[in-house]
Amino acid sequence: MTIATQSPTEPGLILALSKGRIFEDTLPLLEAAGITVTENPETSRKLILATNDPLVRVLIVRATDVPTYVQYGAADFGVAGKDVLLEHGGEGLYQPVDLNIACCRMSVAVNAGFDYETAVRQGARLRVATKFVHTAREHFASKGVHVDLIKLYGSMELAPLVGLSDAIVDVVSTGGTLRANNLVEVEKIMDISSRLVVNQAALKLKRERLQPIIEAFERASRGASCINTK
Ligand code: PRT
Ligand code: MG
Repeated sequence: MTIATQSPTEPGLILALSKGRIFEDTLPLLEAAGITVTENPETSRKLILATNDPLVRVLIVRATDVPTYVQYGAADFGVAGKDVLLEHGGEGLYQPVDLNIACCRMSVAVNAGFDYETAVRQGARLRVATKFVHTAREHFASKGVHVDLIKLYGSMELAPLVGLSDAIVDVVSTGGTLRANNLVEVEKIMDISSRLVVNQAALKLKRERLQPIIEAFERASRGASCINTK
């Protein structure tokens, strides 16, 4: 295991990705840069995957951990959702390309019977459950709505159903999960897509290797658009 000794001065490149939609949507961008991942994270238990380029390896980490690995230089670059980057803060990260992948939106949702508009108009204090406390706090503060935020780590949709909260702030793509749980989207906070993130020191020290990959990602994602999913 050489990861612990990885530093931005080493010649190889390490890319941090999460399994699932981000991995799947990043594969064609890697192909455009001439990089093929030779192992499948869905079937392999390995957390460090090889590619056709012996100098490029892929770390499989939780989506919310991608910015942290890149910030500290354990990975040179990665792909992370805007939702995740806003919570992380983006410190130490260069974000050169909006890849227009893993498109979704950050929204407020409530139980179908809850009159959100009236509650807001009347200045009610709302209990809001979310994984995205930073984004939620900013959103409600900008509207002048008083909220008590309850931090959850997943399955936010459950909170209003069992009376834990009046509302949730979560990412929505098809809306199927909200509908299945009798929740209604009442406000879109922002559109979300995933971005390429690069360690700032690696960008300087490994520019020769990183720059062509950044440019290939930029070219390959140029035609992509999140518009139809908004
Ligand atoms: O799943 P895990 O807890 O490990 O972490 P994660 O949910 O942060 O990771 P992952 O891989 O599911 O998502 C990675 C990124 O994909 C997120 O940071 C978003 O930027 C983006 N993305 C795009 C989504 C969705 N679409 C999405 N639909 N992330 C999560 N979802 C969830 C949503 O919260 C809902 O609970 O999927 C569920 C189904 O959504 P509907 O609307 O299609 O029913
Ligand atoms: Mg998920």
